Amino acid sequence: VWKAGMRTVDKDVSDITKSFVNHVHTSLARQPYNLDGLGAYQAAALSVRDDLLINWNHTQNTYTRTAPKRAYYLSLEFLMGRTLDNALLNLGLKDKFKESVELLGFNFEDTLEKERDAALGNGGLGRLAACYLDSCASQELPVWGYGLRYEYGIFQQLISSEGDQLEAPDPWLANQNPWELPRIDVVYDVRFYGHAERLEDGTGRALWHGGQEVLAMAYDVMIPGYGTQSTNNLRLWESKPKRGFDLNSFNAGNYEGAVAASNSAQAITSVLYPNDHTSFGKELRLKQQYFWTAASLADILRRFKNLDKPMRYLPDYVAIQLNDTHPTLAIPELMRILIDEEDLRWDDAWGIVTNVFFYTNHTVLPEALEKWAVPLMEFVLPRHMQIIYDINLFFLQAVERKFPGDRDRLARMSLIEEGFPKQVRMAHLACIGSRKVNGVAELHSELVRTTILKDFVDFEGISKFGNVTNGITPRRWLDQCNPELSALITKTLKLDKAVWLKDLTKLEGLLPFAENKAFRAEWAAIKQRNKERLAHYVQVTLGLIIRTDAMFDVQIKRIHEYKRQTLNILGVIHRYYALKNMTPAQRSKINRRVVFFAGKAAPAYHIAKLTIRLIVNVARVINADPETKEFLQLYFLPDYSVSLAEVLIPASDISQHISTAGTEASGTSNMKFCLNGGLLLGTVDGANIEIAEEVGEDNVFFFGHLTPAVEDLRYKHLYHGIPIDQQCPALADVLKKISGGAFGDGGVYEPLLNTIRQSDYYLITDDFDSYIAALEMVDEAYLDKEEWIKKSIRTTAKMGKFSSDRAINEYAESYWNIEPCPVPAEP
Ligand code: 26Y
Repeated sequence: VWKAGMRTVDKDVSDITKSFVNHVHTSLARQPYNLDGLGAYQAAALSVRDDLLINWNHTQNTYTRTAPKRAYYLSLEFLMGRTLDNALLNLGLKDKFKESVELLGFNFEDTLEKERDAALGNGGLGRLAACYLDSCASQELPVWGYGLRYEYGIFQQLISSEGDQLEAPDPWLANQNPWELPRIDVVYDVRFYGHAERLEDGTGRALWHGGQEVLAMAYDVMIPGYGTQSTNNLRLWESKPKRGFDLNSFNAGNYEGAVAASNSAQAITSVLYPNDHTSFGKELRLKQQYFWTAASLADILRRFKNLDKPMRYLPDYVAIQLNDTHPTLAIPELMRILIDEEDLRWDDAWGIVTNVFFYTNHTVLPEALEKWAVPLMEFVLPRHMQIIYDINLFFLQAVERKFPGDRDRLARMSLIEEGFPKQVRMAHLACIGSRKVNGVAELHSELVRTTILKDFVDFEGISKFGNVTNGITPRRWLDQCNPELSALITKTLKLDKAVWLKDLTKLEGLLPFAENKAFRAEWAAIKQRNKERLAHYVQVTLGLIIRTDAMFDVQIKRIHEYKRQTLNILGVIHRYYALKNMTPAQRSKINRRVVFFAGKAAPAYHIAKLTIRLIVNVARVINADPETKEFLQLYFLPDYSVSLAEVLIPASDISQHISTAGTEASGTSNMKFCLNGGLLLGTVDGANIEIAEEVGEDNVFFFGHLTPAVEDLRYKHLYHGIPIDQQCPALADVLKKISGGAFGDGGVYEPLLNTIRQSDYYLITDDFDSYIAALEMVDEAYLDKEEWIKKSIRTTAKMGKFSSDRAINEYAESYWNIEPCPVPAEP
């Protein structure tokens, strides 16, 4: 159990200044007196990096010396955001650094903002991985992350004057990255294509040869724990040509061919795939997945082999968490190594594999469940395809023994889906190859058990299928992004900040203060200043003036039909016309509202892009209407990022989490808003449900149909469709305004409107009236300011459950079976 009292780096301001100036001279080769802001950031970062490195070294030495069981978190995405501020907070050096940097003549906040986000992820799944790394280090758990070092992260989003999303590359490494250590000595060969020949010697072994060989080189990123010396590692792989270029082609006079081979190797880690929730089956993506899992496993096994233990002990020393199905190839890859290289028998190898891996599912949407075409897999990974067929054979034989003659069941459960082409179902492979499987919120885990993996529960027993409700790190998502609120909480709880930040249930101590008028005033004043900070940010970056004497209503997440940004924008339009139909006297009683959207659409997702276009064009009309603009403003903030979220979330009064029931596995921004005293407007979905359980139903605004009703409603749309004007006249009016051209050429929006008029798969029509009613309840509640602030305080006070420390401790205890491995004070 972690004890109070920070273990921080012991340094004073003059030490920091010396180190800063030293880096200006010897690392940047510049002079302190004509240093620009970027230089100041770089010198500060290099100086903090020195401290991190010392802790990192001690931590890794401790792990090597004590050889604890370790866990590895395999994720194709790590959405880290900025590092400097977080590192300073975790080291306990922030105040001293600020003083030092300002003595040198730089503004501290401006210096922090020079850092580019590390945006190696799409959304929730990638940000969850980043929060979990923070918690593992803070809990002193021996956990490493493994991912890819993409040269380009998630694209930069630009919005054209018509409101179209344009994508530009994100060259995040352009200014050098002080937070990574290139490891030129940590390299592995990775093979693709070629031939797999089974040996006819009765061992089941095969030889895999020929094809393309590329090099994986490691870059290490230090992950400091909060208030501990523990500094874990995130190892990211870069692909490189094995030889500068292919000498044979070169000697044959084929210079272009020689360079092409080298480019093809480098291409593997060049860019993050920007689609979430829709799998396209691209060869390069398959190569990314194998490249990363093969290098990571080779590295994990090399470390295990240093212990000099037989392979059968692997599960006593290693747990590997699969972040969704993206790293599932690790399962056949470990089988390949154990059988072809380590000479183990099939059953022994399978016994090891199924005790090492753990699989987290993050979605039940069918289009997001990965499948790989068998012919592609045979071509790129011929040996793995053989192994998958063998796994399938033994597996289906076992199913047949338990459920004799049930052909439908065999077809449903097979790793191979019949069709043209046949496809490998990665979720099935991840499930049967793992020790345990979990979903990310109670409702979602139940849906996993009763829908997509139901047959597997029947076959393997329910105890393999658990739940770990997601969490967020309160370090970044409260202390760092909302320093004033954090300070008020510390003062009020009369606890060391480090205590409540590591035991977030301590926030309950705020509850009685909801009754204290002076405290409420302080609470509200901080929210107000956070709104002004956001308004300032928008003014500086976009040149827009936002009023801050209004309710701030925020929906920020990937743009997707299931998340229903459409429902929100249709609600805004409805409100706009309601306002226009009022007399000035009626309007003056209305709650002022500023609505914010932000989020990226997958580049090929046309309906999502049309949603952005609609939002931008509605904003153009509404914000320019003199009759209503005092009461309703609308903004689409471009290029959503972790850093933008850190400004938006503390400023929100109400945030929207309005997915069709049963579609949002968990959501994690819902937790971030509530932790910062924003109230939640949402559907009965994902972690919204557990948030309401904690904070009380009277402190959230729920609406819409429940999960069990969804299937029937969809069926009704298809076979007993009622025209929208009959089912929901209010919605029909809104759609008519859009198609009639109220927000620019109505025809443009037809494909989007048709999704609602036709199958309405996400139930906009069914939920519209109750959504509008919920918005009205929000307005009414907000008019009673004191009561609203009470709700806000009570919400924050009851968010303790959603710390990622709680989630990580559940993984450590009930899944990985690992324990803290503290770094001794004087190693
Ligand atoms: C297969 C490929 C196209 C793909 C790539 C990325 C599929 C899915 C994803 C990302 C999924 C994702 O971000 N899921 C989110 O995970 C969060 C953390 O568990 C959840 O809170 C959130 O509800 C879920 O949508």
